Amino acid sequence: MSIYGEYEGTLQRIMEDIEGRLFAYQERVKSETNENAYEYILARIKTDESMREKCRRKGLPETAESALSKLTDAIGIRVICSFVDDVFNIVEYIRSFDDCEIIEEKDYIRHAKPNGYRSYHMILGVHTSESDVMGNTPGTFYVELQIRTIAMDTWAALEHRMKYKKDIPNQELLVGELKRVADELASCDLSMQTIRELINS
Ligand code: 0O2
Repeated sequence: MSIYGEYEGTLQRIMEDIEGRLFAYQERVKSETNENAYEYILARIKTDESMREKCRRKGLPETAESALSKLTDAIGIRVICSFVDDVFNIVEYIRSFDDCEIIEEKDYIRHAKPNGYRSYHMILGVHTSESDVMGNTPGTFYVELQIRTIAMDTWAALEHRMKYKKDIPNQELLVGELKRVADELASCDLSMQTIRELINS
């Protein structure tokens, strides 16, 4: 039995609903500007195994209640953009959803993490006519959004891989190098944004 129990179907519907809104936004921006609002979206429901592992790591019982009310990333959507401005435009678009509450926002673009990680994080509380795990109808389900550029995403993927390779020699040197690369990529993102503005002016 999945940790999500009877809520699996609702999670799937909510994920597809938010994805659908982002697809519609892409079509609108494309028709208005002839440019992409973003390059692609990755959406997933955290696997049963990863969610159980996260519950154990956080000292929570492995229950639907922990997964859907104590943790907020059962539904995860990543939006990958070419340009930094596109990231902030999508953030504004998401803020306009009137059936969603913004539970948390973390701007790791203006305030990068010390290791160099950059991304814009939002946790949405989506209000739905379906019941939630706490017995509320209408219910609230969480969606974690990560919005970032291609450069930020490439860096995060590499750094994520390193976290699981604990036996790498010269860890400290590599951490420093990764931070340096993150800063260089951020500088490239800014230059790309400027070039785009010059082309469009
Ligand atoms: P996974 O396996 O990607 O799902 P948390 O308790 O970790 O959920 P936190 O740390 O307060 O809460 O949230 P934050 O900082 O918003 O991070 C949530 C997610 O962002 C992480 O999920 C990662 O996917 C990503 N992330 C945050 N910091 C880093 C980083 O330094 N490097 C990389 N590569 N990704 C990062 P999980 O649950 O940690 O992992």
